[in-house]
Amino acid sequence: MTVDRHRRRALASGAALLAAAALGAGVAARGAERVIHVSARRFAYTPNRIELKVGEPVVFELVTEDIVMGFSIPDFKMRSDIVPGKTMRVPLTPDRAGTFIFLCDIFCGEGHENMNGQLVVS
Ligand SMILES: [Cu+2]
Repeated sequence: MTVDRHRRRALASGAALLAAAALGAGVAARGAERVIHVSARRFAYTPNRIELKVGEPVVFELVTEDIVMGFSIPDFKMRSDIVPGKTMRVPLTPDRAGTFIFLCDIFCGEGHENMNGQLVVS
């Protein structure tokens, strides 16, 4: 009787552990990429300097505070529109180190040509 109860409890906690492990694995898989939040507005990005590691997968989450903007990293052939009211998700795994430019590639007004930032990969 007593043994039975113990065994049942052991089984129950074992099942709970398995469930927790499965849940943990799921979270780890989903959270594999670091998320880099970038907010754009006329005529700047916040942040305007982003540090990444070679080979580390990240996902840019891009929003605009005013009008349609672009987000382009020509050296990595990566770009996206940034549409008001939406969060654009763009993956990147930098394959080499260096300092690169990211910039707006959709004309957005007088300060457009200077709308850029630095991507530092080490
Ligand atoms: Cu622009």
